Amino acid sequence: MTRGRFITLEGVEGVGKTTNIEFIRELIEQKEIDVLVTREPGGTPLAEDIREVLLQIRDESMDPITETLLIFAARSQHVANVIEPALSDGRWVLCDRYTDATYAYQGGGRGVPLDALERLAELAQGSLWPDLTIYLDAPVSTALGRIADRQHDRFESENHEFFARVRAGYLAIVEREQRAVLIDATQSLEEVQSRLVEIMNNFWDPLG
Ligand code: T5A
Repeated sequence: MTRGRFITLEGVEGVGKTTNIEFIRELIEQKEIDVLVTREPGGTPLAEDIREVLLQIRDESMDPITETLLIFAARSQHVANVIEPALSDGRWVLCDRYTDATYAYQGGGRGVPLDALERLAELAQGSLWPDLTIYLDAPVSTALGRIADRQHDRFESENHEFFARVRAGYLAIVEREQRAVLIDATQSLEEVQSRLVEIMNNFWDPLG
């Protein structure tokens, strides 16, 4: 059984991850590949409960280390119960956010030290990193402008400076990681999706 491929979609809120994940799913299914679409934090009943805790606005502020541990707790559950079994069965996994989000939000945004994130990542996911990461990039004001009329969760209630640090964190990952590809998400949806077609064509060409 050939192991499945693991693809993640990243970016700050409002860049179009939710909008485009279905489009990518269709591209993969057109190749008659069985794909599981999932998200983080979440993806299992327990991890979805942890997500609720993370997104809920409450009077008590959440310590950045508490936030980081909750995110990795959800990830550990998701990897062990959903992602790894699917990949081992030969299914592809398409995930809305993964550990790059932790480096960008908890590392860049909250200032949690990189070596702590590396150790927790090793514990929660072992060596499981994506084969391909599609990063949708837009200036913070453009991305947040697209979700301005929504009710904001705990992360979305952060200020512009926080999201500027998150974006800088993502841009550093794209510089560093060969698996990460940037799409300019200020383009029209049609232009973003034609870039997605190109990226996916390049991805499966070497697979034959
Ligand atoms: N988190 C998560 C961490 O802090 N650390 C971690 O490790 C992880 C995994 C989860 C939160 O958890 C945090 C980060 C997040 O704050 P989430 O469920 O991933 O949140 O949700 P959000 O990122 O908040 O998702 P959003 O729905 O807000 O943003 P999307 O999915 O990027 O944007 P989308 O697709 O809903 O699009 C927003 C609007 O823009 C339009 C769409 O139609 C929609 O109206 N749009 C475009 N308009 C014009 N041109 C385009 N190209 C457009 N593309 C989309």
